[in-house]
Amino acid sequence: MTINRKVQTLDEFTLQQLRDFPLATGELSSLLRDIGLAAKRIHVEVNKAGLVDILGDTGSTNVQGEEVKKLDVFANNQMVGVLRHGISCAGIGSEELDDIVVFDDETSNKSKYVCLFDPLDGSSNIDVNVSIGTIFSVFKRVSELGKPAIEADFLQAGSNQVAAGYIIYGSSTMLVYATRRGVNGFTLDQSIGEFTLSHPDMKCPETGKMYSVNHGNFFQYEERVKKYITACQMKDSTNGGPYTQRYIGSMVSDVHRNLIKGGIFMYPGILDKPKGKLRLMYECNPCAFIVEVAGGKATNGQMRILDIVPTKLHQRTAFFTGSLKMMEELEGYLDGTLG
Ligand code: P6P
Repeated sequence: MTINRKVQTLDEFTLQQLRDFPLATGELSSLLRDIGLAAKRIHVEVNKAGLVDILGDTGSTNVQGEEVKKLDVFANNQMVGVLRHGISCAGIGSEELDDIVVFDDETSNKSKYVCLFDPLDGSSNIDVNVSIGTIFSVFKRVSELGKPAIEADFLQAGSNQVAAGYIIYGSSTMLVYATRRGVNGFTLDQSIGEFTLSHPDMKCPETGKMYSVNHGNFFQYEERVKKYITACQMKDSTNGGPYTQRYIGSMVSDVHRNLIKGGIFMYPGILDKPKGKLRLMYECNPCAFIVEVAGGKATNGQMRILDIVPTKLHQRTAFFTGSLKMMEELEGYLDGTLG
């Protein structure tokens, strides 16, 4: 078997980034490699979920009041474990945990970063074999190094993120992460058990022909959102031709598809969740960061997601993100200049 030395592994890629930035301490590279390790372990369980007793509910509910699937718990434990025992993370916030977890040991307290994550997004799809994902967000601490991390280290505006990414467990398992230098995608090569660079320097197409929204909530959306969605359906040859509707029910999958093919994803406010369903800190911020670095846009319908100053760890937000031109058209409907 010939070994393709041209393909960089995630570890080689992050080390190369380190060589390119001699002043870097390597902590961020180390943190990303830790997340890659957790992702490989989650991949193994996700891919055998149908075979062992890891499907189904734990019988408990999380802080969101949602049923916690056994894989959710496993994924959360993997993420907490690698970050707690690494050298780069002072603490974490997780969709599955009510409060932040400050690691508070000598090494962790000296670490520069904190990490927030949704360990397994789209978990309602686990039992029906639909793609699911892990989403993560990395902030540089604002508190004094050498002491335990504090809440202010976590509740930062998304524009302060130093890195963000997701792992999508689908037809293949991919890790996509962004720093300000760009977005890069790595596909898990199971023959060597490594994430290998498959999608260098990802760019979100400036426009697209797919819109992604839960039509079941249509009559709950505000009028201007409904006008835009209707416009997506009314496209004809004079304005770009009809759009296709795709909605997977796992945000990571919908965002990933739009990042590659172009498109727009929307989760507007609905009657019982007027501020939207999706969580700002560990779903919308990281996806917004990735999409913006790749050339797209992300708003809550009024303002840039990354400018929202958070007040609560689990706060929700309406979320619109995708190709630049499609987002600008949506904004035209939302501010009344179109439609
Ligand atoms: P709905 C999954 O539970 C999730 O948080 C996102 O991944 C997904 O986009 C959304 O909720 C789906 O929500 O209400 O359309 O089923």
